[in-house]
Amino acid sequence: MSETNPAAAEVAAPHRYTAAVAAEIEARWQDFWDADGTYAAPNPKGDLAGDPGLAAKPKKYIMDMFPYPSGAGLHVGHPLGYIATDVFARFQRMTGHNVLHTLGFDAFGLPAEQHAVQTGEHPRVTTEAAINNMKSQLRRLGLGHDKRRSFATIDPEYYKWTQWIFVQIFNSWYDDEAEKARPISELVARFESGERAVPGGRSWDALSAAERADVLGEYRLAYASDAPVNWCPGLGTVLANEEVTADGRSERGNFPVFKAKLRQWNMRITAYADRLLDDLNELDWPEAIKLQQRNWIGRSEGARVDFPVDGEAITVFTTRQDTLFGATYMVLAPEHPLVEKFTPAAWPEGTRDVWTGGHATPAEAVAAYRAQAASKSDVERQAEAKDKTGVFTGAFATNPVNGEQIPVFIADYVLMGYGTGAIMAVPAHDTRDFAFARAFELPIRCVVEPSDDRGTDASTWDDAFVSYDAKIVNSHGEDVSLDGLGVTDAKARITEWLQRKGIGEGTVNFRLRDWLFSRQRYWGEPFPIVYDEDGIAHSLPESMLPLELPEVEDYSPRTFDPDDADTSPETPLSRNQDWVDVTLDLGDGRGPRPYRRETNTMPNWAGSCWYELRYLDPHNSEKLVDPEIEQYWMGPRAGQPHGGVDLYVGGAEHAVLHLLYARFWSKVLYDLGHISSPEPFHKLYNQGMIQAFVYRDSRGFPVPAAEIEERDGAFFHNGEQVKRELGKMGKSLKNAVTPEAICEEYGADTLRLYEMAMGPLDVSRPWDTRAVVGQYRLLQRLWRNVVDEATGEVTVVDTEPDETTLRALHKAIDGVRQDLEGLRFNTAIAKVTELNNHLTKAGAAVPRPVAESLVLLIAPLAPHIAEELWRKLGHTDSVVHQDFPVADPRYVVDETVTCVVQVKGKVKARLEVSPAISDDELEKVALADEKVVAALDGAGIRKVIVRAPKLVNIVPA
Ligand code: ANZ
Repeated sequence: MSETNPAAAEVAAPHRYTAAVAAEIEARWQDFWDADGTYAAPNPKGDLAGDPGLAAKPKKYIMDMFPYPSGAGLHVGHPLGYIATDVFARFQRMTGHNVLHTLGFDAFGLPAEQHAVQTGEHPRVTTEAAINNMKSQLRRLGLGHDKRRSFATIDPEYYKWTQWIFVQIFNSWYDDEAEKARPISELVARFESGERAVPGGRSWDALSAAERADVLGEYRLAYASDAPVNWCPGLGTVLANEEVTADGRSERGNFPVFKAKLRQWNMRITAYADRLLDDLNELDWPEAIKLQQRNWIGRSEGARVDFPVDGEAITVFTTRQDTLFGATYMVLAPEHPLVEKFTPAAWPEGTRDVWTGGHATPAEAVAAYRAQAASKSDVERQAEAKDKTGVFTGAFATNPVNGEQIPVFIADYVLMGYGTGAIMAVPAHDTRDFAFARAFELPIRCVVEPSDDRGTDASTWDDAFVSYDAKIVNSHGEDVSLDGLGVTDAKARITEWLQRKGIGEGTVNFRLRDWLFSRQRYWGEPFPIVYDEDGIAHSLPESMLPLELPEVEDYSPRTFDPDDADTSPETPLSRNQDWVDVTLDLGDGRGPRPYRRETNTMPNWAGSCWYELRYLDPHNSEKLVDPEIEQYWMGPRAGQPHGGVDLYVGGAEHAVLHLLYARFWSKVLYDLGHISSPEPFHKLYNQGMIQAFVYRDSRGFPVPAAEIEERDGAFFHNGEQVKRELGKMGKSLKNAVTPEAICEEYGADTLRLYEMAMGPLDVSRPWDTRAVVGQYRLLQRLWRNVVDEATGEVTVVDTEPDETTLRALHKAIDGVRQDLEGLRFNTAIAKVTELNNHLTKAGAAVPRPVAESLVLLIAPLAPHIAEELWRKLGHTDSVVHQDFPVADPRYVVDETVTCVVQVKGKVKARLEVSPAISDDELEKVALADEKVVAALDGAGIRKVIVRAPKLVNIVPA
């Protein structure tokens, strides 16, 4: 039979597994699974309760990262992770678990809004169309999702609870003593009773409503503040740092961008910095991701030290208090609020020309430098390689350890948003300070002994000497000396001294900033916040949620004269007077009053911060999630305080923001008693990327990959030779392959197998359409081992398999089990292939137990063909809930080792035993051996020395 001529093959073998057969089988089983609710995971109670045997089954919660339904649809690179979790989930179902596996959609966001701005079509319409398209694309892959649990973040039924969580966060504060969030009402009660002093020293009763709101704003975990943002009047929107170019213009549209202070909502994630850091240790996550989170949180231990200036003090944050004697100047961030205070009318004596920037007075120099710094992003300001710029403020500060007068500069390499916005500069031991000191002719004093041969005269050095593991030198004052100490001891001693003198203290600083939570957009969750006539923010009561997005005419933000910095954003929601100005009774005893709604919307991250909780109980209208149901799926694991999703699979690009925000919300909800696990995701796994070849013509433009011809290792498009490189898959590179195309040519089972067989799941791999056929052939051979291609009859026989077949079978079972459990799908497929090839080569009809096991082995990977063959083999129930085969250990160990048995030091017998045999077992086998019994000749035994599996030494009595 010719495999190259499908038409001929169909005539000769009408029952061969072909793309047409696959298509028919797959559609049929997908319909069956939907109708049957095969993948429904029962809850212990509530709407989705079921399965009385639930208590006996351990749960497994397996989750993919939320997809954003792009209008462009999926290419074959997208479902890699979804197929992997599906295989794993199916395997877990077959090993006795109650498996929750579903998929929803993260559907608020910019692309749909931009589309709406351009076309006037409502973003809901475009988003829903994209969701439906994606659903049908995914359905074709046979993913075993519990569809009853799916939702989109744009569903009011869902975002009601996103808003509700915001209200909980708004109405709580972080109690540093208890190290947890508590309701803000408890803080108010403490202020009222006097148990806790009100900041500012007045009594709670004496404060006006607005003053109270201000005080509480300093504590709330969600709070509004005037944050410096990148305001772009030409676009009418605030931009993220990444959207602003190096010369301070908008990436999109090239308009000027101004630093403006705007009232914005923030989340006090910094309150959780320590817990977010500490709890990472307990999680089963890739080390690389943990490291990225640690760096992002950026915990630094150091000290705050006061440097007196004119009766005031500049407080610096340093991690190298051991180098205080080497501080030869200070630097403040240009925006530092104390700068004006110190700036004298004229340049003082001792001012060098290079310090003034060519300005006549310190005030002029400062003003000019500030304007220049304002146009730069923090990232640019911090760039290592950048020339150091700055100006002298005209002020001198006193170094508290030695009384030295040192000049105070402003320079943009010091950021206002970190530490205290002020540093002591130790040019000998800090690279940036060294460069600055060289440029500004400032003294460089060595206080940490160099371990190389440069010597301690820093004026001759080419760069700073940076070390945390060296001896301190040149560091003694009137009543403190660090000379001779190592860095750690010197830090401890000087910190203790500073504390005793009341001029400093040990402190911990974090790089993590509070999370800016407002967006001037339409297509996001409205804030459940209204302002009263005094401008005080109130949260809406639960009965008013969800607060639905109003219909608007115009989705775009208002734009202004691009150069007019004195404008401020006008959000799309703010133009909706009827919606914005409302009279409400908030149920707080104040009766109906006029309010103005908040018109920003939440950032795209909000909806994905807690979705793992809603899958558990998606239709609960009373609660975010029922506590019993949450406890069942997410509750703490044995021996650990946290529980969480058992497996969370997604791309490594979400290493920080999404995962950190989701962890933060979990901790708040946990502290407030709404959920039982302070961590959302116990095990995290990052799948690799499917890459694709990109073909470029002589001008460098991509040409359609599907039209390439290969000749002698070279590539041609329309006769022209083109270059091949490896890149991303996508429409713009003209190399996208759709899952539909592969399904049509081979079927979804082949596509699933191919994606899983391409390589280890966490490694990126190039797509190669020509290689897909390999997996198709595997399925054809599998089919042929069960079904007669000419008659369609099942060919298996009810005979016992021979020894070699039993060994091949049980080795495969053993290996595939371990591989599936360990997410090694590529090697699992290799083992199934080996077994299948063994049966093909044997050439005889396959014994039924072997055929059945083979079908069960492949069921998680290729569920449609498995379901079909399972029925053909005479079963009436679905393959999905069958038990996964268990290997018989007797057939798994194929080699034996030779064990030497000695009696009185002489070899009396040689035994063939399993390499895994235990000492006890081996002793028994040896003592029972005929030859050994003969050698002992009835003598008693004094001692048996066993070294399994190779040696037994018997000493007779
Ligand atoms: C003196 C010193 C001596 C420093 C030395 C370093 C080396 P991490 O570890 O990242 O927390 N620093 C403090 N606040 C700053 C700010 N707002 N902008 C720019 N730099 C700032 O870094 C802490 C160190 O960064 C601090 O320790 C301070 O310089 C600098 F041999 O103080 B150090």
